[in-house]
Amino acid sequence: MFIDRIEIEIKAGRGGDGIVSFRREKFMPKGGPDGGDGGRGGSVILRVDAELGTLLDLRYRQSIKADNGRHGKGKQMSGRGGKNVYIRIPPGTVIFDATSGELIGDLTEDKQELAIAGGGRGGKGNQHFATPTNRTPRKATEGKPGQQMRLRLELKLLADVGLVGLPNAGKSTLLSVISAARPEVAAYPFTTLTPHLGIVKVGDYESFVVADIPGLIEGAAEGKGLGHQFLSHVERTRVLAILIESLDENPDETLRVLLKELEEFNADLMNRPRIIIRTKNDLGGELWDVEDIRISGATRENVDKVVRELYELVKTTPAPPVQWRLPDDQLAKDDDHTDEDKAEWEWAFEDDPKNDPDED
Ligand SMILES: Nc1nc2c(ncn2[C@@H]2O[C@H](COP(=O)(O)OP(=O)(O)OP(=O)(O)O)[C@@H](O)[C@H]2O)c(=O)[nH]1
Ligand SMILES: [Mg+2]
Repeated sequence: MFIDRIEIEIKAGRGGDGIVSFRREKFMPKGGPDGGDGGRGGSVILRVDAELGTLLDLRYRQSIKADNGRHGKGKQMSGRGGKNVYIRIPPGTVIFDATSGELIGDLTEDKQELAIAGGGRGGKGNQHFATPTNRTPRKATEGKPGQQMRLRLELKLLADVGLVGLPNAGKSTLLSVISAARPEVAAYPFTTLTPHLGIVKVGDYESFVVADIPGLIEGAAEGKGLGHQFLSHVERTRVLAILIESLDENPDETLRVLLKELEEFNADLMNRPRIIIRTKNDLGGELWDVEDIRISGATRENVDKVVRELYELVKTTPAPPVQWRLPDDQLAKDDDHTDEDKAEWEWAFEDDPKNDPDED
């Protein structure tokens, strides 16, 4: 199943408390203070896994919580820190604060990480509070709570070319003849219900990624058909391929409808280079002065040519700019961790009882 939008509550661990303790030595009823510090709470960290293509794993999860830090102990022993909990997300996941709606970041690269909620600091043990006038301090501080927030995650697929057209225009057919992807193809509208990605090989060494999305109809912006939410998956493509059937008797009107829906979704899509493809040319149909190329998925006529033309456009068009920046200090890269560290990581799994929403 393809899931491209979820909300989830996340909570970092609380810091452990510092404690009050005194050294016990022979013949000394009360030695100096030796209460240890509490450990830091675990953080919640989002981490990109390029093998994921959906947010499905997080679908049924209400909340994810990292471990609390342990309390300090006597003999100046600090409490153990809580483990960080890592959440796997697909590349192209955009992260929002669900409460304020504010955009937090956009993770696009494999293994990129964002510490989204920091664990609370541990409290201080009484070993720190001795002064010349008070050698037996009874003071220690509590651990601080971990950060907590409600997140909205939205997956926007990363592809170079987006296929846009009315239902039945032949989008999935084109994807299936130019890539190894096998989206369902059928003679009825709305065959494709979720986006599909395919890798298109050009020659021996080059390739680009094409996204096939569900068909668009007039009024999609108001929720008609499958709505226009799937357009978020063409928002980050460099190039748009607009597919219109050769037998369409009013291609001007079809193009107007498609462009209007694109513009209503995101006006920026109007500035994206686009190529207008007439499909199903084996069925005939009149030429139209606006079209760039006619193809047939059935006979493969012009299929190689359209691949080359798309690739030329992809190569010469920069990726749409990222409009936001992540706070650098919250970002980490894979090589910031040793293998031993990684072996200790805890992953947020669906059946993990610790992630039970009712627990604290
Ligand atoms: N004759 C002919 N039929 C085609 C061609 N391309 C697609 N078709 C047929 O047109 C119908 C729709 O094709 P799809 O590729 O499923 O169209 P789509 O644009 O993905 O449709 P949705 O997923 O519903 O939006 C299918 O019956 C295809 O077999 C073509 O080049 N020639
Ligand atoms: Mg389709």
